[in-house]
Amino acid sequence: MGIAKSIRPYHEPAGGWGALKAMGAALIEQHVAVSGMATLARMNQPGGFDCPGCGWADPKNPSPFEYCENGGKAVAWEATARRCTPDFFARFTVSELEAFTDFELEMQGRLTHPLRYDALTDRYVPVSWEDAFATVGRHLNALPDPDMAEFYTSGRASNEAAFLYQLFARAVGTNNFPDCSNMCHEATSVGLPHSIGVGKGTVLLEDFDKADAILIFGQNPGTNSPRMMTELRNAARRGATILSFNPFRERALERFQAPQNPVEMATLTSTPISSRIFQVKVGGDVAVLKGMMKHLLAADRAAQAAGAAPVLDWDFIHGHSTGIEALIADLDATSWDAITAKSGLSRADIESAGAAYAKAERAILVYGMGITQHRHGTQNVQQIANLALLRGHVGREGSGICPVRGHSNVQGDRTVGITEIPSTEFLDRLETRYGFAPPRAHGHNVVTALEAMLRGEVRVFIGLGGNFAAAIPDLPRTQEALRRLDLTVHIATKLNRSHLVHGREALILPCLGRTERDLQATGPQAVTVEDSMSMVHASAGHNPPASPYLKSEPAIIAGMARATLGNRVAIDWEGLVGDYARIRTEIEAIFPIFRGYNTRIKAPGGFHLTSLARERIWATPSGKAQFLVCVGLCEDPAVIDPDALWLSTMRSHDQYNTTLYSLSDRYRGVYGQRDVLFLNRDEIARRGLEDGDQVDIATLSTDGVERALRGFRLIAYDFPAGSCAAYYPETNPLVPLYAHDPQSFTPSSKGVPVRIARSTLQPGAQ
Ligand SMILES: Nc1nc2c(c(=O)[nH]1)N[C@H]1C(S)=C(S)[C@@H](COP(=O)(O)OP(=O)(O)OC[C@H]3O[C@@H](n4cnc5c(=O)[nH]c(N)nc54)[C@H](O)[C@@H]3O)O[C@H]1N2
Ligand SMILES: Nc1nc2c(c(=O)[nH]1)N[C@H]1C(S)=C(S)[C@@H](COP(=O)(O)OP(=O)(O)OC[C@H]3O[C@@H](n4cnc5c(=O)[nH]c(N)nc54)[C@H](O)[C@@H]3O)O[C@H]1N2
Ligand SMILES: [Mo]
Repeated sequence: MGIAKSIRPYHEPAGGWGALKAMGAALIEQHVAVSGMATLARMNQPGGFDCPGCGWADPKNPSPFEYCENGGKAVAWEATARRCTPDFFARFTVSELEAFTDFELEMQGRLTHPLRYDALTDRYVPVSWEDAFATVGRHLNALPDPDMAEFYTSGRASNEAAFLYQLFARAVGTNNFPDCSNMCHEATSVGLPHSIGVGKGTVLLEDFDKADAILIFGQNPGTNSPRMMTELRNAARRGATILSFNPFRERALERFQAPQNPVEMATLTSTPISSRIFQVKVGGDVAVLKGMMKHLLAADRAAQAAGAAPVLDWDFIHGHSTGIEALIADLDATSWDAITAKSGLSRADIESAGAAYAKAERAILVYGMGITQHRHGTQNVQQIANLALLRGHVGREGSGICPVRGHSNVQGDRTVGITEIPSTEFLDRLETRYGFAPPRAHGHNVVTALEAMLRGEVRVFIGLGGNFAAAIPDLPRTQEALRRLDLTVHIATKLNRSHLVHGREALILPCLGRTERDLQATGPQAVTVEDSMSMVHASAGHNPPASPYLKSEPAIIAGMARATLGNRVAIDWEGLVGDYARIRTEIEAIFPIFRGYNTRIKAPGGFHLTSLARERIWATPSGKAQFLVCVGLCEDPAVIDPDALWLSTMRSHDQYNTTLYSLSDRYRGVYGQRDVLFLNRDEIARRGLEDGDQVDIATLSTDGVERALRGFRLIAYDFPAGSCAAYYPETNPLVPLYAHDPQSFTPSSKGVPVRIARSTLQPGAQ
């Protein structure tokens, strides 16, 4: 942590010795160097545990080192030898803890005891599990309306925990399931079903071995899903074309040294990854996508006129899709001038991208947060689908759409019922099996839950993991709303900001992590998770629990459910928790796609959940894949300020969402600091500023509320004009709650209109 502030360009490839060194340092810092290596050896292996880091898929035949630098950090962080005990909470009042940085809070280590907030002393004090559960029951049962409770989920929860959680909340009587994915891939879940009938990706890991082209939009694999670098490296080495669309020239998109490859490591060589990186402006993706499609269309017309083979896959278009005429009309009506202005790329560049894509017989279109976290996130996703469909790249080997999910089980949580918009069929099944009437009205997502809190309509918040109070937009307003609640409950492994932004009463319920042994009545248990490629597999920890007082997530949920519902609902919560196979039997009974669940997870690598789109069966209203038009290029008419910059808030290489591993960002050359703003030299000069100056950043709000952050250091960077970037979560006060995608409600944390000015903070006052 004590690294001095500096900016030093990093000249090494991504991965390589730098990655091994950083992983080793993380293990040592958490005092788990030896046991940590033993733990890592079990990661992503048959019989071992699933990496608690990202949602990238595991290969069928894993190498003995199936982990990456950042997975290693995630494990070190969980398997840490540090403990955050009642003694610690006796030393500090909650008001004093508020002065700790987020990094310092989590550095206290694993939580060891259930705790309740004592208002008299302003401290967290130990509480028995039974009293904690009774408190939850008392509050939930006192609500005049069950919709005054919010049940938040963060995507690390297992299928078993998530299924019990939704059952509990629905038995209480609400569909209020704000979920981390509402801030993440919701544009995928909402957008893709209209295009291809499923809200998930259509590729498997083996498709990467066959693709001729891989296009990566707004995703930073070297940091956020480093195991994907294996696929990209292999693809690059066999000559596949890799095109990246990103405002940053992210290092791993440029070149990568495989830590698992002895030759590259010994000879200090690396593999170039992207054939080209197109530095699109922040928010310019619809423009690039339309430009590429425009090029495909022109090339197809030319080919047809010359009697040559068509460029578009007309067999697919005629046989499997609807809406092509409207798409063509829209592309013809969109001018190249508008496309180049909005994307910041030249026509020649976009045409070259289109041409490289047109050459590929098999292509995969990958995307991440740079696409979804926009006011037009759903439209971004659907234009990616259009580009794929024009060449018939869905339901073909070596081809497909690949949204890279974030949390390791965020996709699975959705599959097993964490949704505020449940289908009638699903609710009917719950009703038949459990004999209670589940609520039918739609519930809250993250944005509508926060709006309800701001209106004073919420009394209880329960968080299954995560760090809600730090991850949400529009701080500090939204945090103030959380403080007005009657009860906040957090099921967590480590102390974080959300535990300090508490209601009148508050509970911290410490749980087992992925790496730990989970012993229940019938013996040691495994949980299951679903990765980005819809593979479901088991995960079992082997480490001893961080404290004897911890409970597993399913056991905590069952405890709360029993204390709240008593005999009102005939569900044998204890029996289910005693044997997780019984929970899986329930999941299978409600969701037939899990047929044979307990048997199929025994296969190495688990099993694949059927994807209809992969079979070219289209579960859309028309029964076909649908080309969808987005009118215009997603300009924001409210932003007319000529000095406006589009701010993108993203992750450093050394953080896991709100958890910071350090204040540095090695690949981008930033050390010991995070209050920085990346901006190009011309934009800096145009404002009479210089590299290294301190600036204040203000959102161009349309609701009259002032949103500003002060004292950020400018870094002159190779970045597109009109755009700037800074780190999440520090910049969440700049993201307005109202600025979300109207279709998916995803906050636009990758596209905030801001102004900057020389800072009015005194130097050194920070
Ligand atoms: N180590 C580590 N792993 C993680 C996480 C972590 O924090 N740390 N988080 C997990 C989670 S929950 C998620 S969702 C994923 C997130 O993983 P990513 O999707 O990679 O998320 P970000 O780093 O926020 O941003 C992605 C990229 O989008 C680019 N970008 C920004 N704005 C735009 C734009 O307008 N257009 C385009 N084309 N690109 C843009 C940024 O430069 C950045 O390279 O990773 C998961 N894995
Ligand atoms: N401005 C801006 N805001 C964003 C984003 C952005 O790019 N920009 N990204 C958004 C995205 S993609 C996401 S997914 C959200 C993330 O939002 P969250 O998922 O809510 O946040 P995390 O930081 O992943 O949560 C970390 C906490 O989870 C707890 N935890 C860790 N492991 C476990 C476990 O095994 N069990 C339990 N019960 N708890 C555990 C620990 O206490 C830890 O402090 O943030 C979103 N917010
Ligand atoms: Mo995410």
